Order: sequence, then structure tokens, then C-alpha cells
Amino acid sequence: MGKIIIKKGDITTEKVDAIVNAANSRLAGGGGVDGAIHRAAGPSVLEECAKFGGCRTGEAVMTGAGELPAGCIIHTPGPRWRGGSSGEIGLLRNCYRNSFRLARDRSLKSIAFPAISTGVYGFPIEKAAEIALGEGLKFRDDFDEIIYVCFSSGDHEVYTRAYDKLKR
Ligand code: AR6
Repeated sequence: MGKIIIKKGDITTEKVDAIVNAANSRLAGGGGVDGAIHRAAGPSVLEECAKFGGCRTGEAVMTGAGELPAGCIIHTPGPRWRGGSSGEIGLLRNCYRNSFRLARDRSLKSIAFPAISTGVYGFPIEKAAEIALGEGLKFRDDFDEIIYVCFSSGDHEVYTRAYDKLKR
């Protein structure tokens, strides 16, 4: 059974087989963690992204990692929060599920996630953490390490609490 790790930090520095990017459906780069990843990775990743011609919300595609220490990048556009009754929960679950599947199908053993959709897209962090960790618990046998990289201490606390609750 793989380790589930919750840490505070910057996902661009993670030395794992795959880091996940909270992208947009045009795969065009942007702000937040998407901007940070593309800035640190360099232009080759955006060039690779362009070849997909976009990616639907909840789906996932893989590119190289450019200058990053990670092995590759999985790009998944999360849903925009619209109050919770527009399928956001299922769509966010799909982001995690499809990212895990893509990594597992390539026999990758370590993967790091940011808190997808909880920034610009406004998804409530408590609910998002529950979905992220719940999917992690389902896939942990396929990986050595599943890392959740929280950007703030507040998010780190929410994840830690959500994890304790899920394990009970
Ligand atoms: N490492 C880890 N987490 C980070 C980092 C980082 N370097 N930088 C920000 N975060 P967001 P979204 C956290 O807004 O809500 C973009 O423009 C951040 O604090 O990056 O899915 C895309 O192009 C938050 O907790 O992604 C899309 O258009 C989390 O990452 C749109 O934003 C996600 O926040 C996607 O919005």
C-alpha cells in the first residue's frame, strides 16, 4: 500500500514521476499553479499541449516535464464552481480518477497533485479535499507515493483534517 503524503509547498519542485496541473480546457496556460508550472517548465510543454487541441473538463492528458525535476506532467482542467448542482463534484472526481488512471497505465509510481479547482475556479476547499483524498485512497495500491501539495497552511490544515476523517 502506497504512502499518502500531505505537505505544504510548491508543486514545481516535486521530484516525482508525475505532477498534475490544474489546467484550463484550452490547455493554453494561465495563472495560479498552471502559470507556475509552465514558467518553471519552459516553452516545450506549452508546445506539446497545443498538439492536443484542448482537453475536456475532468479528462487528463500527459506531456513531458520540460525543465522540471518531475518525470512528466498530467494536465487536467477542473470544473468551475457554480454552486454545486452543475455536476462539479463528479467532474472534480473525474480529474483525480483520470489522472491516476493515466499515471497507472504508464506504470508510474509517484504522483503529486495541487488542490485542483480551489483557486480561480472557486471550488470549496473542504469538499475538494475530501474528493482528492477519497480518490487517493482508492488508488493507493497502484502507487508508492501519492502527494498532495498544499500552497497555504490553511489548505494544509483542511487536507489533514479531511484525511483524519476519511480514515476513521
Ligand atoms: N504549487 C502548488 N499549488 C499551487 C501553486 C504551486 N506553485 N500555485 C498555486 N497553487 P488555481 P484552479 C494552488 O487557481 O482553481 C489557471 O489560470 C492555489 O493556491 O491555480 O483549478 C488555469 O489556467 C490553489 O490552492 O487553479 C485555469 O484557467 C490551487 O493551486 C484556472 O486557473 C489551484 O488554484 C484553473 O483554476
